[in-house]
Amino acid sequence: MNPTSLAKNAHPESGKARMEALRAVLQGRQRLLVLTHNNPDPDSLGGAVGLQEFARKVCGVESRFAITGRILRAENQAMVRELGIEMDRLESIVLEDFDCFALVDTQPGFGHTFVPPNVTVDIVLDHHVCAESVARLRDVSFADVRPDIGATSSMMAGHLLEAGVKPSREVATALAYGIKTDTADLSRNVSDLDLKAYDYLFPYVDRQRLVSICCPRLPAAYFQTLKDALSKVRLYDGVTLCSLGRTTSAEMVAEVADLLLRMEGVRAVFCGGLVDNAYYMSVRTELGGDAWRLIRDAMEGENGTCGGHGSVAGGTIQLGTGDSRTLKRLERRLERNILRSMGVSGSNAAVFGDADD
Ligand SMILES: [Mn+2]
Repeated sequence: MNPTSLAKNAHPESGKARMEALRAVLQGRQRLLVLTHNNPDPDSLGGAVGLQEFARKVCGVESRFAITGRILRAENQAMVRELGIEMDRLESIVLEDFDCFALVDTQPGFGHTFVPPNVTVDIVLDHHVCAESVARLRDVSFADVRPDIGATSSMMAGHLLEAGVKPSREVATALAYGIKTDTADLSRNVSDLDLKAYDYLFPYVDRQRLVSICCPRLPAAYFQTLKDALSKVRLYDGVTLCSLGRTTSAEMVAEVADLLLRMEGVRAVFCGGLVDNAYYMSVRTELGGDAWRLIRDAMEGENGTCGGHGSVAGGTIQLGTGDSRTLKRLERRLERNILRSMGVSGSNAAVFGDADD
């Protein structure tokens, strides 16, 4: 698939033209509602407040940002607190008060994303790959989907830069942190735009608050969950699997996957866990790997959704019943598919034993 073919009204050859297209869609609107995935991560938070800044400073359009889920990771909670990011619960929003709707860091129809059924999405800003994207974006006035960019925050910062906006310290810090997390400190999936965006933001970044966001104190329960997760790690030849069974949050699945990829010799990590009746999966590969292909191979024959870019991918499978037999069978199928896709034999897994083993 040609990534640029996804951008409908955006002109791939020019950042300026893209920014003008975004301005044209917002111009003259009364009020914008910004939505993202259910449990926002830093890149979606950065993208959301960046778009709000663009709407206000470039087009004079007021906006609100609403979410359906929760802010889960301690770092993300610190980001919201330190930067005073305001958000509403979507269920408390009167949709009729808005005449423009935007989706950032995700797309209509993605599994972890709720768009009210009577809402027409006008703006989509995202960097995830999805086979169904082209069809789903057909009716979106401004669809800016660029899978070659490391972070949605970089795309949003690019629009602010093109418009000549001087971002507030809070917005600049939010965008910079969004870029940092999605690109692992500009080391993963980095494009020229990610670097250019970071350079543009840096003079406005509140470095003191950025440090507070990066290293917040963690609750004791976090370490308990981490201990449980590590006890379930299985190491194959360059492939690490961690099927958590029932777990506390989808974020923990992603966090464990990130951590395990740091192990020497590991080429790919698959981590999964059930939260309520949804099975969440995170795939990480070393640089140059194709995490999205891997998660699609893992989910073959399953009824779920997935997205990804470069060495990072995630997916969700709705389990009608969360009983432990159904869960165990699902985890076995996923593991078998991953190992087959990586060309690794499923025998002889190593585990972390107890110290006195
Ligand atoms: Mn992102």
